[in-house]
Amino acid sequence: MKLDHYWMPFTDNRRFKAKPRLVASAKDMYYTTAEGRQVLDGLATLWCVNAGHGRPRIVEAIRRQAGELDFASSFGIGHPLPFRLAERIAALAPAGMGHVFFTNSGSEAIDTALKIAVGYHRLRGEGTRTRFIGRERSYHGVNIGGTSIGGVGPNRKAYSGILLPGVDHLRHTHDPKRAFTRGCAQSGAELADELEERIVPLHDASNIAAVIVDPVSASGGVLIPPQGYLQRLREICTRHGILLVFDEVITAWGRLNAPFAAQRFGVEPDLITFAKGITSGAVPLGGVLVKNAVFETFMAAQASGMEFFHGYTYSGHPLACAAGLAALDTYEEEGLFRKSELAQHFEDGIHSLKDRPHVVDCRNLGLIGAVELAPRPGAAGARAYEVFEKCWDKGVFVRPVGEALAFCPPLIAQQKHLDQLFGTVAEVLGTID
Ligand code: PXG
Ligand code: PLP
Repeated sequence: MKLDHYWMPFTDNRRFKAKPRLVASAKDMYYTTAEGRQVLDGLATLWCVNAGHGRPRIVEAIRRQAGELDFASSFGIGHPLPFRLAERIAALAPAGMGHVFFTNSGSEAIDTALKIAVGYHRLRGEGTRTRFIGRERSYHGVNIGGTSIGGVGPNRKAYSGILLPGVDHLRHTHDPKRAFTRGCAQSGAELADELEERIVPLHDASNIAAVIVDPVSASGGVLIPPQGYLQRLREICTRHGILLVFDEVITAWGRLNAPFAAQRFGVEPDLITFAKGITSGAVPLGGVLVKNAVFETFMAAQASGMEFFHGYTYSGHPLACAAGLAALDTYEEEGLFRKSELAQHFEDGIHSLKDRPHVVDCRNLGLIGAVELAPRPGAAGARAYEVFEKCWDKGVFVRPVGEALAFCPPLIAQQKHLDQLFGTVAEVLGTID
């Protein structure tokens, strides 16, 4: 097999192709590599396989659906599956968020949310509200909307001139002084005040459509919000008529021991974007969960006619919806949104790495966490990348995100898997410069 023709996403293609890491199959917590080795999946693959790999209900649902109805569109005609899935999602959602718009990915969900926000204000006679406020180190996918509001510098650098105008960013919430905090830090909620003290006076609330944040920034380095921070953002947004969007592409579907981070934090956003775990990664699917008042604004604006000029060919794809319904069944049957005991072991495991070489921070919330390493002088990210490569060779998959190593295991993990995960990382940390 020639590796040349596939241009791999977010990958150092030459480095990979010089020493490929190819997966052949996967079951539950493990991949089997092309050479037949078992590798523990410590990142739910890419923060998505929350129910584990090859789960029977999900596999069977996809098989059955492919045989029954391979594809039907949702543009003007329909089929039952996205209606059923939206009903299930609404039942799990925070109260008052009863409407779902489906996309195929998180990036598309973000672009959709931006359009809903601007459309909502326009319909209410506030058409000047077109600006978006993102946050440093937050990741919102790779479409132009998500790249614009995203705050990961290297992802924006080459496209600076073509990003959306009218976007500003809050500062991120990470503070090295709070290193080794378990869960949310007690101080730091005041970081949200920047929205009211700097951003609103600068741009005027009448020009701001929405604030978009990922409740826990994952690919930006796994940054856990301080206690009260998200609540304070909510209060400020409400005072100024600004919509609050939670990007829950990673934090939803049990990652924080609740269906959505909004519930874990007790904060009510106006829109929630989701993807990844909704199908446990088995088929691409994303969406936007919409507060009733926002949806009803679209419906009330005119007596008849199409109310939202937006949609993807594959919005509500039958295979994706079948996988989503089966994933929700699996989560429910196995109680995977209530894994707080596992989260406690996970926290202990991460913090057991505190005294290993190079470790400058351990942080965690629910079943997501990271250890941060001191950068190797003159080689940004090199240590974390080397740990990732060496762990892979030793049968454990973790992901380097900047100087940090991220952990995000499937929610079916057991203590023995956590022991293997953190034990291998501990060992490898002792072998690098
Ligand atoms: N928002 C958030 C918070 C995400 O984590 C997206 C949006 C975009 O979703 P799609 O499905 O379009 O990829 C994501 C995706 C990494 C990494 O480096 C993380 C993601 C995607 C690719 C790489 O850890 N998250
Ligand atoms: N480009 C062309 C030429 C198309 O016809 C379409 C959809 O019909 C698209 C792009 C958008 O594709 P999708 O709906 O899959 O996002």
